[in-house]
Amino acid sequence: MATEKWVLMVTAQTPTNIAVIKYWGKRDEVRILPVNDSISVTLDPDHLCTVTTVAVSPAFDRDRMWLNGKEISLSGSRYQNCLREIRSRAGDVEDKEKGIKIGKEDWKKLHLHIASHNNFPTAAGLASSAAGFACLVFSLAKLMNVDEDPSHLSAIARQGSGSACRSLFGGFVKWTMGSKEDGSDSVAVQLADEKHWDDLVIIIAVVSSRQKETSSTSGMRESVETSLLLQHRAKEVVPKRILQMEEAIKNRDFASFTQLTCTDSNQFHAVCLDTSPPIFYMNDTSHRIISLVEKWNRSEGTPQVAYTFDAGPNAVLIARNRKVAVQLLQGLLYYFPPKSDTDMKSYVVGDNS
Ligand code: 2P0
Repeated sequence: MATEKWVLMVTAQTPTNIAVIKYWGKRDEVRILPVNDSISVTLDPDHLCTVTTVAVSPAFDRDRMWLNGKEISLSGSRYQNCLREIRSRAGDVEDKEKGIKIGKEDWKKLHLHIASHNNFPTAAGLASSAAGFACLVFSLAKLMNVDEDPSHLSAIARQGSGSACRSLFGGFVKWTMGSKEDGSDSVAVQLADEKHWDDLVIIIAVVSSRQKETSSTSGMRESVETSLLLQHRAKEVVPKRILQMEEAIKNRDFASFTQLTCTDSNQFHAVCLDTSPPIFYMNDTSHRIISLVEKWNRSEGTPQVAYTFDAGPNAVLIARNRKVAVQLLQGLLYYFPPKSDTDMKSYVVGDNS
């Protein structure tokens, strides 16, 4: 390692992902191992994403991190687990232009500065932790020349936040729950790339950007402890649904895709209601959006839009094509006219045309 002062940095951008078959419940809270498989779609990287810059320098005296400009603590086990796992796989790095040479062993002594920024509301049910930890692990792996494929990296991102493992890939992604105690087979795999079904347009109707009252982590812990429906869902329902969803994605079968996506979202929220004390993530506006989409799909005779809601009231609406997306936006603006800047906003994502 050269003795002069230098800074080496890497910046990466990672999109968030939206589960169409939901992850809800852990069998191991420390390693973040789920009770069921899940499937998601990764959003277009230019829209809802995290941008993270990681820097290393002999001038840094400790690891530090800033999230949206504010310093946060890295002392929690999730950050520590990700940093430890990445450091243990670090390789040799050489930047000839700057005259920097870092050997594998040097990474144990060097400290990091991490600056991360979300371009969407943090912790409002838009999977900010998914994009955040995926981006952290990816950028650190690049900086430290970690020679691992995305699935192996996904097992590290998973230890930051479960859903993060799915953001290491584009397109449709499955997180296999795995069966090993050490979690080494609880990884994400790509089912289909982003070009496979590029007719789909995803619209996110931001019903509220307020921080949710029950975090996903504590919500799913309470569901595991108290909901019988969760046990039934994990053992009996999801395994079959995963196979059906894989088939629907493979065949670009929008009718099956919609039926599975909407049913799974509704069952996830039913599990939340079945939790003691019950957890309410959706609100009246969310329910009105569901009614609107259900009525529209029925009146057309064939599904036009799928809906899904994560741990918050915001609607993720997946239109079968661009024409339907335009009609959907018109419908949303008609039934939910924005009264002010803080009212419902929508993001249109995944529209590549
Ligand atoms: C999902 N959600 O599959 C589900 C659907 C929310 C509802 O993954 O404790 O932030 O960090 O593993 O990943 C949100 O949970 O929870 C989530 P942790 P995470 O996307």
